[in-house]
Amino acid sequence: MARWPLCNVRQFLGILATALLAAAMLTTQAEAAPGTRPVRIMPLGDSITYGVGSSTGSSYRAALWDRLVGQAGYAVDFVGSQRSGALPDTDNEGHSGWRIDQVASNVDGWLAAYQPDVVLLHIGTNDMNQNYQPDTAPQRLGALLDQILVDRPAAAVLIAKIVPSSDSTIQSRITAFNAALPSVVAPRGSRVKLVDLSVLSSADLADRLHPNDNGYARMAVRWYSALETVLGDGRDWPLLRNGFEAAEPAPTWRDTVAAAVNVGGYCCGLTGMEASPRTEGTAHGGSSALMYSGSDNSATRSYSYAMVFTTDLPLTARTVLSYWIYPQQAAGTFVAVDLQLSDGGNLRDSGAVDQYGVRAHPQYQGEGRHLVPRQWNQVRVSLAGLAGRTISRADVGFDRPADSGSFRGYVDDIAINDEGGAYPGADLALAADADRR
Ligand SMILES: [Ca+2]
Ligand SMILES: [Ca+2]
Repeated sequence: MARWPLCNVRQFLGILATALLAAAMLTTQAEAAPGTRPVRIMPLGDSITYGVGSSTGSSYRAALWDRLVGQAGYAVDFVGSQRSGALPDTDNEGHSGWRIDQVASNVDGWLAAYQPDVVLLHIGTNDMNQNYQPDTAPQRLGALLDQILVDRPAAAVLIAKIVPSSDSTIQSRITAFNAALPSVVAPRGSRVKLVDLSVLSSADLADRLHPNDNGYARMAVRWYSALETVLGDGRDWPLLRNGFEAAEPAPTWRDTVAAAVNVGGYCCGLTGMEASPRTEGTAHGGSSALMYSGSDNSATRSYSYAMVFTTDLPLTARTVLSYWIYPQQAAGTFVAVDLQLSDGGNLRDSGAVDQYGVRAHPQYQGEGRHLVPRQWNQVRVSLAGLAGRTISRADVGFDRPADSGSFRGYVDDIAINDEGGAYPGADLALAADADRR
């Protein structure tokens, strides 16, 4: 009768143990697989992360949530031990009054407890405000970054050039601190990205140190843009979408002309170009569209630009403007969506062209003769040539030097997206992070 060899028992136990371990690892990895759970984002810093100066206490987090969840369609879990603000997920790691050293003393525990995939770090304002060793602040921030990178070996860290102060003494320290950050970030590899939040202006501040609601909204859009490089994974990254429906944000302006020459009202006592949403049975999507109209009163020179949305959108090499236009007559084809840039430039004079190679300028759009009256036409314009600049306003413009007469039509479904390739894959660029822990 054959004995059960001891070595075989050992081998069996070894195989069993290996199998159990493998099963346990599979379970752990399945639970943590990217795309099957929300991406964990830790807003980390001081009162500016907590939300001081924000009317809702939400800091940048509510506007960022709206963009990530509402526009980009991500499942997001903000994480941290603090709660503040009015948003679906108020978790954060913002500590009022804290400096770099205080965050560094506590961050290991927070990272272990909340396991973020992405850390949004805005810190240093209190060091500058308290004049606490400002000369070593960049170096201490570097050490804090190293702590985070070691604690979370697959996480991305977005680190801010911090927002300005209205106090000139503090601001001089902030300027020096921010100037040192590129050399702090550069040697620490691709998982650390610098996000320039120093672009806020004095009009974006609620007090000496804290942004107001507008400032926090501007912070949100810049965090959001930077997150594209972490989470975007080649998919479309929507910056602005509006179809002029009742449930969507209303235009900032209605029938408000920024600049006009020889263009009057369409009829009925109107004195200038109109541009406002209407529900008149003509819409590309939904039931409403932006109606435009006016009267071209000169056969040599006539234009009018009506303001529609105020925006604050940084452009990348992948940003594309698209919209649909329904001119009601040939004169109505001399119309285009125009974009004003924060540096004083604009789309119409930038030389950018649509999908037919026709310039994105109302005069060229009409002369190009590819917009067909009495039907919806899509116009798509790559804004790659404007990369690095910022859109401050979207307008609808008419420009027709020759001829005269009335024009009218509709614009609908304006979209500004950072467009990806035909990427069919998983949601998260964090695929390397199966949270092997
Ligand atoms: Ca949460
Ligand atoms: Ca619509």
